[in-house]
Amino acid sequence: MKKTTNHAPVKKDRDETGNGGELHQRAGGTHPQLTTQQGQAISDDENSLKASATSRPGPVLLEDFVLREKINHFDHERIPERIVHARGAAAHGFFELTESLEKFSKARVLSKVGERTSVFVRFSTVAGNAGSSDMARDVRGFAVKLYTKEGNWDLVGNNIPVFFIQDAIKFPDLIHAAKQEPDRGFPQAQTAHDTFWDFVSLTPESTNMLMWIMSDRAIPRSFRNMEGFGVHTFRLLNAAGKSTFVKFHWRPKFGLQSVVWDEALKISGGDPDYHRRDLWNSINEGNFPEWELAVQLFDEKFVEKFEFDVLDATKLIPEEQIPLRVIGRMVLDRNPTNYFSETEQVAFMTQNVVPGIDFSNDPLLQGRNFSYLDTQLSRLGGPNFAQLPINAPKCPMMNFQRDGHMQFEVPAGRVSYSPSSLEANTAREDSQLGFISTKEHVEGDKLRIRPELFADHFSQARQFFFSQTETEQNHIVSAFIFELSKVETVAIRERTLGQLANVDMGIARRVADGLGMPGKVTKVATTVPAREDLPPSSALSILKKAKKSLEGSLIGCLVADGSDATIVANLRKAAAKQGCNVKVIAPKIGGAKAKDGTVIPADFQLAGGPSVLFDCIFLALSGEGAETLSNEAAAVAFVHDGFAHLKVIGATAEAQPLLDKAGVIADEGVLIVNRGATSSAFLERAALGRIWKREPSVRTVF
Ligand code: HDE
Repeated sequence: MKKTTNHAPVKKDRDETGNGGELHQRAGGTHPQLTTQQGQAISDDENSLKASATSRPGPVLLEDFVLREKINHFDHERIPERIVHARGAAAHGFFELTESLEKFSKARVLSKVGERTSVFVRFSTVAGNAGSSDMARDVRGFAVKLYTKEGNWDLVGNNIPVFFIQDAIKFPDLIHAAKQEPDRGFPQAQTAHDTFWDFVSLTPESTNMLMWIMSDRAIPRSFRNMEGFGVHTFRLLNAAGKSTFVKFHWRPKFGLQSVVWDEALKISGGDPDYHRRDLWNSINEGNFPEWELAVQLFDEKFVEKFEFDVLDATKLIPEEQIPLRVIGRMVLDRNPTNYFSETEQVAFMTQNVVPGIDFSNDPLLQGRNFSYLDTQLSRLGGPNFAQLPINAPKCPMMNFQRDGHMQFEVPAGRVSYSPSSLEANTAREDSQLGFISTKEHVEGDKLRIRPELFADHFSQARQFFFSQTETEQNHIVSAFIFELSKVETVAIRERTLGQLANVDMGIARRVADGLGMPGKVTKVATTVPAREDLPPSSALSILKKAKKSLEGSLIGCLVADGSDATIVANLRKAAAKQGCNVKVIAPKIGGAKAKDGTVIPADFQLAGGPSVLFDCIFLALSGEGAETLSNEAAAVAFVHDGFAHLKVIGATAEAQPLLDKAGVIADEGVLIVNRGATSSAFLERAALGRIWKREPSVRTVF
């Protein structure tokens, strides 16, 4: 039987009609009766209706409405995937305000401290199609729908605070350049190809964003370990009509974390669902992802003195200039019930704001305010998508918009217009409660131009690079080398080097060196050279503000026959105290036979549990186990990759042959746990993060 939710104007569950009981009985008393969409009970769901089918089948009859309806519905199961952000995963939760912004905004969601507002949050990659890998190097979407008591507020942001372009009119070009090339239909979910670098190297305003997407921000460890940003400057409006500018930031409770590039490539093979599985599992395990909501508030005076234009989405406002003010927290505590109904059909729209929150004149934001409604109309098939349970506001809603495809409401009465006098209690507007735009004086010529302050494309890119630790700078350089090595047209590589030279000659030379193109760096002409006086901002680095904790992380523990079950049990206990989980990997999924004769249950079979899926690894092996696994390529790769990906490795002394075979060289991140000892030294070191010092010994750093 088709089950419906209680979200509102949907077809009544048949149980409520009184027919359900009878159908239920007809199905044998234990299962609901299978029916067609029209509610007719189905007698046979295995065989289509055929003419003269007694010995050999005759033709299938057109008359078989059960078959036709089923296939017909199936044929229409897909809706067009999102043109960008097609691959996503989402969860339900709540937002709770901890500090009132009543002075700045009349929005209830920003002024009632302690009030919880339901949210639905969808994370996504941008360029890949719906079936692509989670771990592509890409920006991540961070879209939050807040079902406030005053209507839906959608904060449709990203995990990077700046964007590629300054004006919405360039968006289709950017996306066409980034997605698969139109003649060949590849590469999938990657910017490492000619058309992308052709476009961005001809679009210097992209340079700041390029620094960010070549950084480890573009390969996050999980959605839980990402920041989120509203990107644009918005406005808040208080009860007296006074406006204040605002930027929104989400800061993860589990801290910022990323993977390393070689690991990202291997995760894409090992588990293309890595991020969505992590989100799903952590919520199921009660390890709820959580973020603080912080704001940067500023006024016209700051706008006047800021080096850049606050309406330019390729720039950010450093936290050192406008500090973050934490005003609330968001917790994701419930997985979707149905991926399609919720995650796929959710319609985020930047124009969804509530009274007290307003737009700025950022030309990118203004263009987005057109795009999102337009795209939902074609994606969801018509103007009634706001009636879908996931999109419907959770506050009273009433207007005279009527009819259209898939109208689920059954409005009563004669009045579907305003003003009207025929019926009492029809909806009316309210100038006090309703949405009011910021009063703003506008004058001047109508022109297609960019403001002068938008012209500095390199200063913040430079500031970003020099705000990073040496390790992070190395990763940015390597990412440019990787991406440009996939660009076939030499002139595009050279032009990109020329743009990088505008950021810093040193960076450009390092990339050129890694490409084997020394002497090919010629600055591209620019009207505004990079400022060298912007101070570094520690807040832009992942490592400078990394949390030294294992909370929410995963330890991969390799076992084999002969392993000591007590070591595994102790590791589990100690890890649990730190809020982290141990997953056991064994040669057989049925588990390993411990030396005391018990079975150590396995979560992964060796071939399906590569070390890239874990934050750190532990080899709980006996001498016999280590010898056997030394001849097992997957086990050697498990350890070798763990070492090469700079992970902390814990091991029993007996595991040494496997460490040797995998080329592990003892360092502060390789901890041998002696028999009977606890694994606390291993956990303590693992909590500090990866062994970045090891990096130059495992790969060439240009
Ligand atoms: Fe989007 N963007 N975008 N975007 N965007 C879409 O809407 C668009 C931009 C972002 O999980 C589309 O429903 C234009 C910036 C997220 O469902 C579409 C421009 C930022 C999501 C669209 C931008 C974003 C989208 C595609 C330039 C960060 C996924 C499907 C003016 C602040 C939401 C859809 C979800 C999705 C248009 C630029 C974030 C086509 C025209 C900047 C997180 O409407």
